[in-house]
Amino acid sequence: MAMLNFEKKYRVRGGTLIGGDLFDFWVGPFYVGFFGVTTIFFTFLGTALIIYGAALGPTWNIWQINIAPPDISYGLALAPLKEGGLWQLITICALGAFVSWALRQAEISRKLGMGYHVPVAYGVAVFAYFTLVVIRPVLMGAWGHGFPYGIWSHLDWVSNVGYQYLHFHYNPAHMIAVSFFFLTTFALSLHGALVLSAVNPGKTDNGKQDVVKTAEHENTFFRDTIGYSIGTLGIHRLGLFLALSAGFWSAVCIVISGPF
Ligand code: UQ2
Repeated sequence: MAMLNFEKKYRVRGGTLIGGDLFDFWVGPFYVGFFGVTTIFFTFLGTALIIYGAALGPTWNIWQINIAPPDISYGLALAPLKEGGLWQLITICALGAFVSWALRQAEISRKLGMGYHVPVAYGVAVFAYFTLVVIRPVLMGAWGHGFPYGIWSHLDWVSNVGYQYLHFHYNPAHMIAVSFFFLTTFALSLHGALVLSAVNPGKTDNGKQDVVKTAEHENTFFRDTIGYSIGTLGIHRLGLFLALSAGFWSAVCIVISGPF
């Protein structure tokens, strides 16, 4: 496979941020690096703590398992393990794993001589989570304002918090975030459909398989339809902007619902 030649040339030393050559190796197809080790560490520890928390609880029903943050009365202090301390440790592990993953992406980007677009994009999703479980609880003075870790319980939390703080559907940041989520799916459906239509042209009138089309046809389709084509590079810039904006305005929505 062509990919193997590519890897021979690019599976080279260097680009690491921490650890030098020590962790600069692959396990099968996976690059490890210092942050691969820390990702595995936090992921396994965090998962073990979730399973321990579930074992303490009243149910093994996957939908009902819940690991709650501390009571509001603990403020910003550490809580006993069974009183929300587990939630605090799991949050530290989650952030450790997410940040490690982003830094591993950055090391791989450096190794390949690419830009940092992927870790920056992923970082916006991590920022949205960080806003929910750290920035907003700290602004409100208690870890108890974080959301509970459970399939059903986190849905209840979103519903309750949404109505407690003005009502999410009246929140302008929520409106902007939702609009960006819809625009993201709209842009990706336009892009996916346009590219597939150019690459799979079907048969011509005489029944022969038509030749694959390229960017000129894609541009012309949109110029004929709406008088404007954003271009093949532009659609990817737009897609990244729309998706990151969705995550960013979600974070704004939650941080103004409570502290302000
Ligand atoms: C485009 C283009 C692509 C595309 C798409 C467009 C050749 C293959 C989808 C059209 C996109 C436009 C006009 C922007 C729409 C705006 C929003 C906010 C959804 O021109 O270049 O490349 O995939």
